[in-house]
Amino acid sequence: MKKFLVGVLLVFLMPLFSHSAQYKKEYKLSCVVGPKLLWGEGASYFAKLVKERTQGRINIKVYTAASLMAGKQTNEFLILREGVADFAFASTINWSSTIKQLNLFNLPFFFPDYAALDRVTEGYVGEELKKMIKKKGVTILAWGENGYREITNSKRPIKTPSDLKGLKIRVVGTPIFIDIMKSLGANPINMNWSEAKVAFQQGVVDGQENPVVGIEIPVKIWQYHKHITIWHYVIDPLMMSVNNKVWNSFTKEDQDIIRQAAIEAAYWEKTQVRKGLIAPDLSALDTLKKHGMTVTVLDRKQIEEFKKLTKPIYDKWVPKIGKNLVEEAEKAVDYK
Ligand code: X2X
Repeated sequence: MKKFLVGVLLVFLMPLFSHSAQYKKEYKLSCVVGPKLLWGEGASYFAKLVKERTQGRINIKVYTAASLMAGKQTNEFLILREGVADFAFASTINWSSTIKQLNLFNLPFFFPDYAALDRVTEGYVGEELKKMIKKKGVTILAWGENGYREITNSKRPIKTPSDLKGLKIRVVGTPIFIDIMKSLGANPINMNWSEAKVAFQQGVVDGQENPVVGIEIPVKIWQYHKHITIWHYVIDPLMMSVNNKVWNSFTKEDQDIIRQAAIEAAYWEKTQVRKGLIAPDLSALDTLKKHGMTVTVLDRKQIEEFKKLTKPIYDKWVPKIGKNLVEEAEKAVDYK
């Protein structure tokens, strides 16, 4: 009888102690771009891995095209922190108006190649950024990538700063981008990605900057712009991330599954967006040429001409990012 009563009691009490009983039916993952871009596919791949490996206990739904924030992409960190989104596969650019330190990745001509970027994200600086973001309410699980942002326009090939002069360039509404474009002599116009394609189509702007494989090829940028300059001026990593309260609600076992899925999905996505952009395989640039674009690849000396003009950006933004963080990133970049 006693055993029976204990058994009955356990049956009723179990749900109170079992975490999975408290799990939500659906977790919302925020993504700024559409499902067909590699960025969106990376998000879906993550959701799929988590679902499979938790036997459907954790069900993540991907909300693409910035739908959780009505297109206003620079609000993404806030909606994640507040719990409107539970997860995000997010660009550092869209969060950097809220988290000043992430402007590190927006410093013009700072990351010469992918290896330098990887040393920064996977090393001390990446860890510091994670700790800092954790204190603000969000856990970063893995780094993916949007890519190096290369400038396209409908007017002329850009080889020198004078070619860029006066061109109306669409940028994300993150303050440093306005500053950078102004320092380079362009006329920046900030706009959400959700409105940008119509603006390209209607010629409201002359140009824009985005990654080749991640964005420019899938949106067929050649429909609007005939010229592209490969100048690697800024790169944006993506962060697979989760609201801290949501993260803490998972059992340790499920946290391990989710973290591992995030690492695998983000790594897959990062590998895909770099394809065709690293010599000797420059097939992504061939795709642009095939569609009639002039592809101008700047050498170090030409890049220096642009970089020189951005000194005011460093003067203004390094103190906001944190001198120490920038110096640590410089060490990682220069490491040979
Ligand atoms: O808005 C953009 O340019 C995009 C899609 O690349 C970002 O979200 C940073």
